[in-house]
Amino acid sequence: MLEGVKGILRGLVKELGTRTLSEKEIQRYVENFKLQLVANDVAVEVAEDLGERLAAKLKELRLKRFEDSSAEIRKMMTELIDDILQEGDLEEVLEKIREKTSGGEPFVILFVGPNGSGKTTTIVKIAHYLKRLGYPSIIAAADTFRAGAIEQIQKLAKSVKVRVVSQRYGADPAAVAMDAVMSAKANNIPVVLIDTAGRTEVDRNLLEEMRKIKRVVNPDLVIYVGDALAGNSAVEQARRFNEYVGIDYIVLAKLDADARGGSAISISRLTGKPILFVGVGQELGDLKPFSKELIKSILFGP
Ligand SMILES: Nc1nc2c(ncn2[C@@H]2O[C@H](COP(=O)(O)OP(=O)(O)OP(=O)(O)O)[C@@H](O)[C@H]2O)c(=O)[nH]1
Ligand SMILES: [Mg+2]
Repeated sequence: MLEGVKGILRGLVKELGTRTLSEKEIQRYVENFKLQLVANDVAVEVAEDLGERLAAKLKELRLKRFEDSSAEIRKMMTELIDDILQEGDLEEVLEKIREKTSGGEPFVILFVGPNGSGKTTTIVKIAHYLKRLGYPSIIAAADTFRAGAIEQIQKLAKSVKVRVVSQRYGADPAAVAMDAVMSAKANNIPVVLIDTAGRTEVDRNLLEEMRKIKRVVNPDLVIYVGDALAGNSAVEQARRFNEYVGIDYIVLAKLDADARGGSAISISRLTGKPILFVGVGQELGDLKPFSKELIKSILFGP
């Protein structure tokens, strides 16, 4: 992941450790840095932004003439990542769950995203994760659109012993979601996870449907599940969902299968929303809380 970017950063650290770079050399490094970011699926506007920040920092560094520039440049790159990446605060989410449930109400999370991004798998992983922390959940099978969707979530949920509320195919997804909320309330289940449909094309109908569910259910959180493999189109889709439906957090699925890794950087930057988890495989335990450290270790190596 981000191999080329890593190479450029290593080159910079090495050179700056021994001498001061000229303006022209800085410019060359910055141009290459931007090209490598784009080649690694970072959106062009984000690469431009990062390039400008790097140039500004390098100029500053050049003027300061540090004794040990390599440590300094690492620090600088760390700041760069800290500035642009947002990491979701899981503890804060858990606190919100506790707050809501102490008032006798279930905490409701709506999951949205394009077709095949990993929503259903992620929901079951999150149900498993929350259960281990002592927060049982109930799942609403509100994807009444895709053939097999209800059986898929029922089967997966069975493996984590989480109940699914479902109706027939073609039923109103908002009604299924409401049913699940009522059931959670009646049975004192603290969390409701709502699975929704994707579409091959992220069209107005899909966005309208998500908006309706949101309006009816009034969830405490909306989580967008994006596919890391979709690169720039995942970023565009996330932007559309955010503009049209409104999202609070991002989960980036399939990071294990993503050779380039740039989508995490662009998706967080361009939506302005924090990444809460990343999906790193198809098994239940393949969910990691997202941290900036993860991206830093990808960029700078061990
Ligand atoms: N390697 C890998 N595969 C994943 C991950 N998350 C999901 N998948 C796979 O991606 C495929 C689609 O996952 P689903 O969870 O069904 O996606 P979805 O968004 O619910 O799809 P629709 O309901 O059709 O919109 C499945 O084969 C999953 O096993 C992940 O983190 N890593
Ligand atoms: Mg699904």
